[in-house]
Amino acid sequence: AMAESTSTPPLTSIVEAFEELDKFLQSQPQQQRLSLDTFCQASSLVSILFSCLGLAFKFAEMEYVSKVDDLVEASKTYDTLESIIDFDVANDMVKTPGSHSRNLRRVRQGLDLIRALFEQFLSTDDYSLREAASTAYAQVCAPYHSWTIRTAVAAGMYALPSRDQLLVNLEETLSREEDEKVHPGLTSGD
Ligand code: 1PZ
Repeated sequence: AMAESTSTPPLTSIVEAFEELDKFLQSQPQQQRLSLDTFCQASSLVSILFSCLGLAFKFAEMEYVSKVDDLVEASKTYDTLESIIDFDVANDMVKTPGSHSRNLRRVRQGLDLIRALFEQFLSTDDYSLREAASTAYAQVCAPYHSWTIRTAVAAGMYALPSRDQLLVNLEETLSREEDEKVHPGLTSGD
C-alpha cells in the first residue's frame, strides 16, 4: 500500500514539520515568535511513535498527549509560544503544575528525548532500544522527573521491544496509517 500511495509517509512528515519550524526560526534570528498552532501540529505528529512501543508506555503516551492537548486548547487564546510564557511569567505560574508554560516544557522534553534517542541510534549499530532509550531518558528527562516516575520508567524499559522489532512495528503502523488514509474505515481496531 505504501508503494502505491502518493502521500507523504508519517516519519517523513515529522521530519518535514520540524525542519519547517527550524527554517522559520533561522530566518528570524532577532524576533523569535513561534506560532503555537504550528508547534502543536508538529508535536502531535510524534504521537504515532507511541503505538510502536507497546502497552508499558501507554502512560507515557497519555501524559504526552494530554500536554499537547492542553497546548492545542491554549492556541485558541494565545498566538505564540512566547505569549504563553510571558503570561505565566507575569503571573508567577511557570512552575505551577498544569500551567501552559509547564506543559510546554514537558512537551519540549518529550521531543528532546526522541531527538536524543535517534542520535544514540545513529551513533552505533550495537545499541539496543533499551540501552538507547535509557541513556536518552537519563540525559533529557530524568533530571526533571520524581523518583517514583524514574523508577517506573526504569522498570518499563525492560518491556520495550528490540530495536529490530521497533522498526517492524514502525513500518506496520505507518503502512496501516497509509491504508486508513486511502481506504477509510477498512482497517479495524481502535
Ligand atoms: C521510540 C521511543 C522510545 C522512548 C522510550 C522512553 C520513554 C520515556 C517515558 C517517560 C515517561 C514519563 C512519565 C510521566 C511523567 C510525568 O511525571 C510528567 C508530569 O508532568 P507534570 O504534570 O507534573 O507537569 N509528565 C511529563 O513529563 C509529560 C511528558 C512525558 C512523555 C515523554 C515521552 C516522550 C517519548 C516519545 C516516544 C514516542
